[in-house]
Amino acid sequence: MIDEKCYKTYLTSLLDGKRSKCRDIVQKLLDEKIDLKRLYTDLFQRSMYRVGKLWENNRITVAKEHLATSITESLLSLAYPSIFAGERIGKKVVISCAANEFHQIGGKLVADIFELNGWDGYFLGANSPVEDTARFIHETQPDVVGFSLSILSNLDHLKQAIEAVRSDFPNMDLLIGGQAFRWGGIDTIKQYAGTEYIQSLDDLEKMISGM
Ligand code: B12
Repeated sequence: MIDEKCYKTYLTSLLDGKRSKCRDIVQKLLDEKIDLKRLYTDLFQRSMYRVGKLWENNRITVAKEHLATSITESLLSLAYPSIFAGERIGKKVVISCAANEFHQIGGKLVADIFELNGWDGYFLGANSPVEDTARFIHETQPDVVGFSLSILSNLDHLKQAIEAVRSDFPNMDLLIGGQAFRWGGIDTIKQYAGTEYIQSLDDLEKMISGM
C-alpha cells in the first residue's frame, strides 16, 4: 500500500530530478515487501501519467519529462532481486513495442510481472522492427508474445507485427496492451483470434496464473 504522502513526496522528488531520494523511497517500499504490482502501478505508472499531464499542459518542459522517465527506468532495477527470486517454471514470453513506438516502460513492467511469476521474460524494448521481432520469436520459441502500443496512430505497425507472428505461429497466444487503446483500436485487435487485450497488471497476473 502506498499512501498519498509517500506518493506526493516521490512525485515531487521525481519532478525535481532527485534520483537518490526517489531511490530511497522505492528501496524502503521494497524492504517492506510491497506487492510489486502496487509499486509499479501506484507509484511508477501513476507518477508517469502525472508527468504526461504536466507536460501536455506545458507545466513542465520536455527536459523534465525526459529526466523523470530516465529516473523511473533506472529505479526498475531495484526490484530485480525480488523478480528473479522465485523458481523458474520453464515458460517464455517475448514482449515488444510496435515499430515507431518509443514508449517502453509499460512493456518492461509487463515482462517483469512474467518474470515474477517464474517465466523467462524477453523484453525487446522500443521501436522493434517487425522482421527482427519475428526472427527473434523464431529463435526463442516463446509460449506467449506481447505487444505494447501507446500511440494509436501506430496501430498499423502493430497490425503488421500481429500478422507477421500469426502467419508463422497460427496458435501463438498474443497479448496486447498500452494506453493507445484508451482512444480506440480494441475492435481491430479483437478481429485477430487468440489475441487478448489486457489493461492492467492485476488483470495480467490473473491471466498468467491461469496459464
Ligand atoms: C515518457 C513518455 C514519452 C517518452 C517515452 C520514453 C520511454 N523510454 O518510454 C518519449 C519522449 C519517447 C515520448 C514520446 C512521445 N509521446 Co509520450 N509520453 C510519455 C509519458 C509521460 C509516460 C509514458 C509511461 O512510461 N507511462 C507509464 C507506463 C507504466 O504506463 P503504460 O505505458 O500505460 O503501461 C501500462 C499499461 O498500459 C499496460 N501495458 C502497456 N503495454 C502493455 C503491453 C502488454 C502486452 C500488456 C498486457 C499490458 C501493457 O501495463 C503497463 C503497466 O500497468 C506519457 C504519459 C502517460 N499518460 O503515460 C506520454 C504520452 C504517452 N505521450 C504522448 C505523446 C503525444 C508523445 C509524442 C507523440 C510526443 C511528440 N509530439 O513527439 C511522442 C511519440 C513517440 C512515439 N512515436 O512513440 C501522449 C499520447 C497521447 C495520445 N493521444 O496518443 C501521452 C499520453 C502524453 C499526454 N498526456 O499527452 N513520450
